[in-house]
Amino acid sequence: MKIYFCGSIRGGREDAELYAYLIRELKKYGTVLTEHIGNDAVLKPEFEGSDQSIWQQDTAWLRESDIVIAECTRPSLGVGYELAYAESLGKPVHVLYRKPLETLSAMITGDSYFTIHTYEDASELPHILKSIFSKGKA
Ligand code: 6IA
Repeated sequence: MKIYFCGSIRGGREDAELYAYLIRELKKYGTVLTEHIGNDAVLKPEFEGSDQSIWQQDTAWLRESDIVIAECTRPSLGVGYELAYAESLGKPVHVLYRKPLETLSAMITGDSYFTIHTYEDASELPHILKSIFSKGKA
């Protein structure tokens, strides 16, 4: 199972620790192609490739992935792009969002293609992930 995890980078790193936690949990279910999202080294210049090479690598990983899981509480243009790209590829897409849901973009909540999981506390995430991966279609 190849998992593409999405989380904000230039959109803001306030949830970076949460992404690292989610990536650790996701590794119980498969290979996480985008492990760097939980790593603050991603913001250091030496980590950075050109933006073009980042786009090439990430879109190649999206094509290769079996499932896309996005933490969308912190708004990110890149994550929104990845969600639409994943939909165009027909990949299963699951969105994780801390309440209140009204603040999530209507372009995500209004698109019935996406399965949206709301939660209040990170302690709920292992159970949510378990429910995602126990459905055969995940
Ligand atoms: O617009 P954002 O930067 O918040 O977009 C975040 C999303 O785009 C993530 O889910 C990543 O998959 C992808 N992405 C954006 N920037 C990068 C990156 N380096 N490396 C890999 N994936 C990325 C950017 C480094 C730079 C901020 C120093």
